[in-house]
Amino acid sequence: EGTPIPQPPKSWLTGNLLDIDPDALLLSLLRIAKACGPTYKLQLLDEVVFTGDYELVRVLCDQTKFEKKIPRALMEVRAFAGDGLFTSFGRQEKNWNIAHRILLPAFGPLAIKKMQPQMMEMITQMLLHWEHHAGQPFEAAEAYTRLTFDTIGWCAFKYRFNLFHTENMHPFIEKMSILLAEAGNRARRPELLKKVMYRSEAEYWANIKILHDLCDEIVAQRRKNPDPEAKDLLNNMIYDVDPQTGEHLSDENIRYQMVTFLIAGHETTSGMLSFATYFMLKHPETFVKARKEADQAIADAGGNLLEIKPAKLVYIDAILKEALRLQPTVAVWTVAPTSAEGETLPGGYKIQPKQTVGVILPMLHRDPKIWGDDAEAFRPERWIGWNPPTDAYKPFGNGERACIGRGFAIQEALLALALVVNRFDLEMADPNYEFAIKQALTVKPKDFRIIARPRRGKT
Ligand code: MNH
Repeated sequence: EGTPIPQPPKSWLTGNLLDIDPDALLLSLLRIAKACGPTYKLQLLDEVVFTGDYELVRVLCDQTKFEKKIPRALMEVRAFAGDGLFTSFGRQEKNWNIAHRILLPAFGPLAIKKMQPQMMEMITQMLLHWEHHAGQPFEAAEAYTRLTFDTIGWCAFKYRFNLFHTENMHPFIEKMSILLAEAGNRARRPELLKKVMYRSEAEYWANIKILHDLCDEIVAQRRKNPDPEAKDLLNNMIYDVDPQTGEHLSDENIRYQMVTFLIAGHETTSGMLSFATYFMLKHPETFVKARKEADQAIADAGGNLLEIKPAKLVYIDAILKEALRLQPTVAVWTVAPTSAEGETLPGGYKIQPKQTVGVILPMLHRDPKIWGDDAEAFRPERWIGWNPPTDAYKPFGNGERACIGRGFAIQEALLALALVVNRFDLEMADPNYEFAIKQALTVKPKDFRIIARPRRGKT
């Protein structure tokens, strides 16, 4: 029934599994689209439909017809992020409803604005670190990950990872990246195989315990030494009550939200900053414009960094938007039909009940029908005084399951980029750097190294 959905030829044993390079999922999906068109299905462990077609995505964004689906890899992340917002099943899970209502205002514009001093403290640490390493090449994504991880720890729980004071990453972060990589591997491993891989199984759960223990310890400390002045998310999670049920979050759920913020809050934002930096260096005229805007915003604040108005950084905001358009750091998100009958998409494609549909953002974000003939070009100017049509730009997901940390991420990145272009002359460590992406749960530029030097000229 319905129009057959295009599919690359499959093997009777492995289906389309071999069409996917697990280390380069996104590139595989884009390559298949070249052969099959913007909508196709793959026989992986389950049959999954993918699309980057705007007409179809519009229907996928209709929350009465489709809802977020937790695909296999995210189910594995659920082993450590539990029923935290990102890996929860949404409305049908009581804790999602309570946490959503408590945390939405905690991530709201007013609350985020109050975090500017904490954010600026971490940005200042980064600037000092870069000054200290002036002239020495460093990897952009790693440098920005130090910033974003420190920032989420400091703003959300008043915990210092101190990543600018140490050469190595904090053990928590090492464990977390191992876990995220392992979650991906496990998603492709049949249950039986998991059971016989005792060692990796034991290590997996031991690493999870390290993550949970640190979070539990932070909560226990706060309960023992209340800090009403902290004005962080931890206080919201411990003390705020759900206006609808009058309930608090449980300690277990608080731990899962903490793990969630740390996972969701660092790679995505650091990837965005890395791509934005890459594009600015590739298109120096955008760097010049960004610097001019940053200089003005800092001058308007009388040089007081705590008074900089992020809302004035419209061009830098356009740079971030354009970076997330071309290189969305969460490249694919997934939905499934809400109804027991399934759903039919434009083109007559029948989606089975509970079947996963993945939205391939880099395709959606480059459709010439929406973005014009220069869809492939990095052109922040397109965002000035213009907004794309509904559902044509979805780097933060959709509807009530969209990113709760969007305002947080954008404010942090705006301030960070403004200070970077204001203080430093940047160059690529390798002038012939060939752009490539690296993919885990999120996407970032691969081996992209830069050199920072204290700014010399006025422009
Ligand atoms: Mn974030 C959901 C992208 C920064 C916390 N985020 C999502 C989704 C996308 C996304 C896409 C929806 C995923 C899905 O449908 O399965 N997030 C981003 C990007 C950035 C980002 C591109 C930065 C750039 N996110 C952040 C930050 C935090 C955060 C920072 C926290 C501090 N995100 C979340 C949470 C959810 C989410 C929590 C899940 C919300 C929910 O389902 O209720």
